[in-house]
Formats: sequence, C-alpha cells, structure tokens
Amino acid sequence: MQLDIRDKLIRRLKEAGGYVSGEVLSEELGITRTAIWKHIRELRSEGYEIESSPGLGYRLAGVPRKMNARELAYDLGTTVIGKDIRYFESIDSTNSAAKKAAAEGCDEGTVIVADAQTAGRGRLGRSWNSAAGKGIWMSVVLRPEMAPEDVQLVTIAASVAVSRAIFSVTGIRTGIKWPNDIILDGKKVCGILTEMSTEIDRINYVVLGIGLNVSHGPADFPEEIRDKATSLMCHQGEGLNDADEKSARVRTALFREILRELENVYFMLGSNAKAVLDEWREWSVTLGRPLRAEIRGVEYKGTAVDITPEGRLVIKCSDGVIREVMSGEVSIRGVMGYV
Ligand code: BT5
Repeated sequence: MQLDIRDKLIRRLKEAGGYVSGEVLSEELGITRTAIWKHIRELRSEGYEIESSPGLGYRLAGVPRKMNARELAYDLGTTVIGKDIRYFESIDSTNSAAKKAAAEGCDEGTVIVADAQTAGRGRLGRSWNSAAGKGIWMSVVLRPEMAPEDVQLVTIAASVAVSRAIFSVTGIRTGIKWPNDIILDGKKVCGILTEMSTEIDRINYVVLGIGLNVSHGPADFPEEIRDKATSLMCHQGEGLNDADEKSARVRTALFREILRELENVYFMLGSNAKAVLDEWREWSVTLGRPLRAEIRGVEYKGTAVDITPEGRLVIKCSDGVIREVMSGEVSIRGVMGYV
C-alpha cells in the first residue's frame, strides 16, 4: 500500500500520542509548514479531530466516526491481501465491483469495501441485507493457483480466517456451517459468496465476498430474516446507531484483522491445505450433527462425518450410504431455525 503524505502525517501524530510541532513535521515530511497546515485542514474535513496550538503544534484527538479508507488500511502489515483497498460509502454489490476490477486486471489482493450495499447478493440469486453502518460488506480478488474444482477450499479458508478474526477482536467464538455460513447463537452472523471466472483447467480469478453483521440491534434486520440472522452486537446485547463511533471502530478493527487472517490462511492453503481443513474441523458446527441435505434434487437425512481434501462434505445418510456433497443446501439440526 502506497502511503500518501496524509497517511504519513496521521501515522506520525498517532505514534507521538501528543503534540508535534509544525516545524518538526515539515522537516520530517520534507514539505513546507504551510503545506502541512493545508493537509491538516484536509484531514479535518475527512473527520480527523486534530487540535492545533500556536506554541505546541498539532495533536490527534480523534479519528473519523465513520469507516474511512485511511483507517481501514492503517498498519495492515500484509503483503498481498489489501495492497489496494477501494472504499465506497454506498455501492450496488462489492462482489460485482470486484469482478469488474478483476476482469480489468487488478492486482491479486485488491479489496472492495462499502459502508452500504444497495443490491448485496447471496448465492443462487438470493439477496443479502447490507444496511449502512451496520456490517462489513467486502470482496477480495484472488488469483489462486488451483484447479477450478478445488475452489471450495477458498471458501473454507475464508471461513476459518473470519472465525479467527472475530475471535481475536471480540473474544466471541463462532461456528462454521458448511459451506459458507458463520453461525452465532444458532443464527447466521456472516455469509460468504465465492464467485470465479475460469478457463478449461485454470482459474482466472476468484472473488471472495464476505458479509459480516456487526452492529445491528435485533430490530435492524428485516422481519423475514429476524429469526435466522444475528450480529456480533446482538450477541453482546447491544445495538449501535449508524453514527456511533464504537461501530466504526469495531468494524475497522475487524476488517483489518480479517485481511490479516485471510492472508495467513490463504498462504497456508498453498503450503499446507491439510492444516486449514483440520482447523476448519475445529470451528465446524456441521460435523457430527444430524442434518438434512439436498443432493441433486433428492433430500437425504444423515450426519456429516468429514470434509474431503477438496472441501466436499461427507455425509453418512440414514440409508447407510456415504455420500459427498460439493455444493448446495444443508440444514443442520439446531442451526438457523431447523428443528
Ligand atoms: C450468503 O448467501 O450467505 C452469501 C452472502 C454474501 C454477502 C457478501 S456482502 C459482500 C459481498 N457482496 C455481495 O453482493 N455479496 C457478498 P446465501 O447462503 O445464499 O444466504 C442468503 C440468505 O441469507 C438470504 O436469502 C436470507 O435468507 C439470509 N440473509 C440475507 N441477508 C442477511 C444478513 N445480513 N444476515 C444474515 N442472513 C441474511
């Protein structure tokens, strides 16, 4: 990520934790004091609270109360994922925008993230509720060296990365429901939509879309999904307003941690896919549970017993036959309203 002069200014003020004189800033950044003052003015208009004192210089008193591109990219420390972060206040679908960017040849690791989506998508033409200020609606462009039939592993890796990130930022332990849901209190807190463009035997690009509900109160979900959707804040018993500073802070911290963990787990997929699958098993709320699965139009009951090296779910069906599911619908008893 290329740091511009304002990123450098913010970094310097954050590290100082107190006042830094205009003279020192001008010397360190190699621009005039007037230029420093102009950049400070611009940063204030982005929502940074910067105090100035004639004798002391400038001091950072607060970061923007809304999500903001500069804060999202701050101190990321990744090498591939998040090299280019494109933030939108509102967009139709980050997956659609990421597909367009990928087709135009953007770098691997490019991220599209939005505060709101007007046409967020789920799988199979379903819609994804993406209210402003409530969640993390993001898509990452990947160019994995793998056969198209193994792409499910990218979803598996992403669900492990998101679970890790949620745990390290909030201490909340979620569960993974095969193939693409993250579950909290028996409800869906995050959905993942993996789309790809392929040639006969290779992947051109994968767009990994992640929708994570963060600061909704129960009433923030539309009626029709209220009994199967939850947010991290619902779990903690609090809903937060759009403008709430805590919501932006938590979402920003989660976003950065998701990118870091995504990079870790994505690299691990290349070097040791077995370890990713083993970790997936630990987070899983699918294995060992009674379930109902639709396989090529036929409904089976049974128990999930394992996941294959390609990410397929292995089900021991009630007729005694072991079947593998590659994609499709699986309902797990006790999860998302299935009893
Ligand atoms: C998914 O689909 O779970 C994938 C969702 C991916 C969303 C992200 S947001 C960023 C990126 N850009 C996009 O346009 N999409 C991705 P699926 O398994 O088909 O689940 C969709 C179903 O979940 C809907 O039919 C609803 O029942 C339910 N649902 C919709 N919005 C929800 C929400 N915010 N939280 C929980 N459940 C929701």
